[in-house]
Amino acid sequence: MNRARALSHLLARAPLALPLRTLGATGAVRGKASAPPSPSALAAEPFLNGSSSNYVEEMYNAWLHDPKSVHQSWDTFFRNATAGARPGEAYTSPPTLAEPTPHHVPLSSLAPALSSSGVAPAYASDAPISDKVIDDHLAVQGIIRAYQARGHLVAALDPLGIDREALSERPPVTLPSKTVVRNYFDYIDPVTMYICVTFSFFDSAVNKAGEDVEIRGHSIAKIDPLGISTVDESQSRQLVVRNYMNRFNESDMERSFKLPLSTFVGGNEKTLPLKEIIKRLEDAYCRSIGVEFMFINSLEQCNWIRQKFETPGFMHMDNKEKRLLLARITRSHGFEAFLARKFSSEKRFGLEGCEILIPAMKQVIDRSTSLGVESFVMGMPHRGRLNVLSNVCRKPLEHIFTQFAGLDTGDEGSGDVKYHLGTYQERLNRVTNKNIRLAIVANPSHLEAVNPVVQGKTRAEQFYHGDSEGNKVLSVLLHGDAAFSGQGIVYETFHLSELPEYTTHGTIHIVVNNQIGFTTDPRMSRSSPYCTDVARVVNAPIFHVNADDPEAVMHVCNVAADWRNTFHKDVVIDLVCYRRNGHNEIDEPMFTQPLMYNRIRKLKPVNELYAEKLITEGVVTAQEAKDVRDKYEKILEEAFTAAKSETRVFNKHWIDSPWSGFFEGKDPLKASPTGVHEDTLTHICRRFSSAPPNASDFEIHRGLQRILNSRMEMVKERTVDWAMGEAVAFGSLLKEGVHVRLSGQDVERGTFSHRHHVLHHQKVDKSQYNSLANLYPDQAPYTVCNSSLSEYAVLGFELGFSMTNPNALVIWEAQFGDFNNTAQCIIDQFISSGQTKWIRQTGLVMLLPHGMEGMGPEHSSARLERFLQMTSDDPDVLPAFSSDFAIRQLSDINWIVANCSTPGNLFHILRRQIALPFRKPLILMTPKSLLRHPEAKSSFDDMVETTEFQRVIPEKGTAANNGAGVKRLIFCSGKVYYDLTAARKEAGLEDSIAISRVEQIAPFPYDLVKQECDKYPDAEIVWSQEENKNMGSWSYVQPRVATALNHERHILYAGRPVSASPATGNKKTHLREVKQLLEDSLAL
Ligand SMILES: Cc1ncc(C[n+]2csc(CCOP(=O)(O)OP(=O)(O)O)c2C)c(N)n1
Ligand SMILES: [Mg+2]
Repeated sequence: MNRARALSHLLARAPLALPLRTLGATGAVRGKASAPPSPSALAAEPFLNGSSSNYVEEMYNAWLHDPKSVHQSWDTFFRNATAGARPGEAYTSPPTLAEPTPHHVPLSSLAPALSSSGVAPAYASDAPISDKVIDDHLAVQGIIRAYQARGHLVAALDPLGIDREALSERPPVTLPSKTVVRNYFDYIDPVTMYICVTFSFFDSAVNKAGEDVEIRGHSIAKIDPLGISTVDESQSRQLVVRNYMNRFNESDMERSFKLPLSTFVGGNEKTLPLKEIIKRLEDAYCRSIGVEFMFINSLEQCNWIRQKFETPGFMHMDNKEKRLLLARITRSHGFEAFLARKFSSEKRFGLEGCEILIPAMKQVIDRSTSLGVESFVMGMPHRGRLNVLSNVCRKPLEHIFTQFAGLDTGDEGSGDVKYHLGTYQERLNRVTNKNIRLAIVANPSHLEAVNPVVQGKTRAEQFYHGDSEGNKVLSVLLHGDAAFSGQGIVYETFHLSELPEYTTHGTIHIVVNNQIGFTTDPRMSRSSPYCTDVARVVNAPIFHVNADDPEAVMHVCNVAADWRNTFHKDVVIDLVCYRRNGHNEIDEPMFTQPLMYNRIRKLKPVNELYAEKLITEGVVTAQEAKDVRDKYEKILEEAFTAAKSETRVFNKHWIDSPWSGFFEGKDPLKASPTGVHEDTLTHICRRFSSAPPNASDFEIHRGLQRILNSRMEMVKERTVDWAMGEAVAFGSLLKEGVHVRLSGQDVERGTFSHRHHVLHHQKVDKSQYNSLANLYPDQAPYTVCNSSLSEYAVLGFELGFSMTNPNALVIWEAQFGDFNNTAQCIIDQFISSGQTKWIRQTGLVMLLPHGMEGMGPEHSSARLERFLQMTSDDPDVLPAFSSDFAIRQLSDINWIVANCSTPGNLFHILRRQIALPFRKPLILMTPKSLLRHPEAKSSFDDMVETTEFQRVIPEKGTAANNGAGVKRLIFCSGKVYYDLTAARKEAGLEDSIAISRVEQIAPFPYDLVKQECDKYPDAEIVWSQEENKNMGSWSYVQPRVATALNHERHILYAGRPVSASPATGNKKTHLREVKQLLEDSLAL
């Protein structure tokens, strides 16, 4: 072949991009072309314009001269072309200069598969890439991704197998006929068989079943122990791979495919036959574990999870671990069986059907402990609680058994039912040989309500231990399936999980998903596919796992602990299980779930299943398995006998947040003074009124500068307004080493723009200054944080925070007081009754903006009446007057309710929270217009060392000097005082009408009220309030004044009439009402 013909022949074989990719990279010698290429060959190769064909010619000449003188790709090309490769197939791309990736596979190694005959041609090792190769690889990648994203839909998660189809009630499904189902893969195991079924063959009934399956969540299990599935396995698999498999035939299963970087199924292999790829994906995603994680936005996190579930052999356990697991399952089962035997008619909300919960929790604890966690704060519902207390926390069995015995209590408190009680235990973790602390927070029946409380408590523990990344303290939350999807507080709590001042750096959630809630099954109780879908909002991975596969459960527990340790983010373990008995032990489940329970009855408990497995594997003998059972049985019997000799139960045994050292050595009825030295007041107020120390670099808003200036004016006048009274209370506590935490919506600025604790640089983002955090070099930290827009979760969180450290002032502020009712459960179930039920104290403060300002029905009332109605003081019993009357009352009551009218009193009542030798919740109505009212100011004189909180502020004007001549004594509370005094002045009644303020409404200041009344013996006594008659303080005050005055004098009402709505929305009506109530109050 002459050169010209040879070249033209070569050019016909060159691929489109050949010369351009190698231009300039070859260093090839340019020479003169000996002959021009043929026009027809050039026309066949569009890339060959004049200059490139010249260039090819140069390459060819150089190659003829010395093959090594041209780039390797040219060399290959010319070799293939001269060997007779067909046009377009002679080219192979040049080797990359980049480092090979872990998954790098030379394309040439995949070439045999390119031959349609299956026989590789002579040049096949350097064969070019065809569209088919690319498409096949893309399809394999699609399959891999499909498994990662949707493998959980077909995982064998449900020990009952009922999640796949609604027992008998769904219409029978028409299966695709054999003729339409391609059976290319009949030789493959049934697990992978499904992939040849195409969606398009499904008739509508099947599609409907598919939808239902999808809607119902984890779809069709591979192995149905009950044989109740009415949908073919292969159909359900379409949910996963969709139509990626359509392009492959039987022989393709043996073809090797390059594994993309997005999978770890290969282990050390870079390529695998398709059949093996699918098998390994099945192992990873479609056995007993269903992993949901592909919605996570972080590639690093997705890869981390893939690695944990795809790496071959990922679930390996050694024999020692297996034996430990069997022992733990045996104890979990044995505990319930023992209680069932001894207390057959008692409710205990047993764990039967999810005995794996105990080993699961223990595994999470073991693994986390080995990673450095020292303290576990846990919240859980009723199901299995006693078992957890005993077998996870190691609460003495005697304490648990005595709860069944109906004994008297030996200490304070009304107690609670046994499956709500909390506990706190310190113990040695035997697996890691480390000391750990375990707390289960007491909770009410209200499912999930404890979640934010646990988070707050956890956060506080982390905060006070300087555990800024959550390495030492971990929260674990347990959930029931129905409650997890049904209760909004779950969502609200999830939204705290990543907020800087609320995060606990990752919570491990465990769902006891027994596929039923009381008598209702998931079809009727949720609209999401899984009960865990709520967790997706925070990108938490979700591990669904068949609770009857103990080793799979252990694996997900390890992964969850590792995840939390690595990423400090929430994670969910969904234990798909069943409930062997009714909702409780005396419920009959067959009334409502007959088919489900017929199947349940046929199931062996997991302890038997696992013992059999280990016996088969030769890990234990039958005798050893029995010995484990007998040993635990003996422990239970001994504790049961010991418990019989107990005569009382003690609530203190169940306290979840002990404050060791706080009560000891204190006079329980002596508070420290709340007044402070004037220098302290001056210093704090000055700092609070100043721009940042680097003021010249820190540009603050001009309006704020004006506020600071006016604050500084007040300091000069030795006065404080509301914001400064609050600030000086906080500042003086911080000085004394008391951490102050103020949390709620927009609290940093304050809803009413009065507080401004955080100054923002007007030009630099995130440049902020907080003067109260910079008062003294050795002060306690000050936390002020805008919260998420949640009341329920944030109030619960702050309650939890307050439970950890009694020497902290923890405050939650509502945007407007009325919003507290969305947190009603926390108020009713925890705050008002927590001490009585669980002997757990809290000094939590609730600041509730309250008052009728003509702003309409929704922003006027914090529902003061409700808080008063829930106080525990008896309206008909006058406590004995004594020198410690006030503090004794505080000690006895469940909470304090106050409505202060001066910043000085606000200062004292906040400080008193810490000065008391015990802790009580404080419900404080706070003002709106008083924040800027010129008269609502206090002098330093009201806050210096000799002063204290005034429960009642008596009349101090001219009427006070004219006791006998006073015709009317008005008691009031809060802002209405200022309206009353103005109206009294205008009416010229200052001599004849006395006005006294009840600042602390509950506990009722009987002594001071009586004292006031005695001062004005002939006066009519009136309670004046701006709230409607059926609201506000009236119904609380009336009987108590009567009791204080021994029913010899009576108190009249002056205020708005009863109403269904807390306030009018009409401004004019509002003003008319105010006028009327003032006239009524002052009418002599
Ligand atoms: C907020 C709330 N609403 C209703 C109930 C009454 N209740 C107690 S248990 C239960 C069913 C809970 O189902 P699930 O969460 O699945 O837990 P399981 O009992 O199945 O373990 C219900 C409705 C409750 N305790 N709390
Ligand atoms: Mg349930």
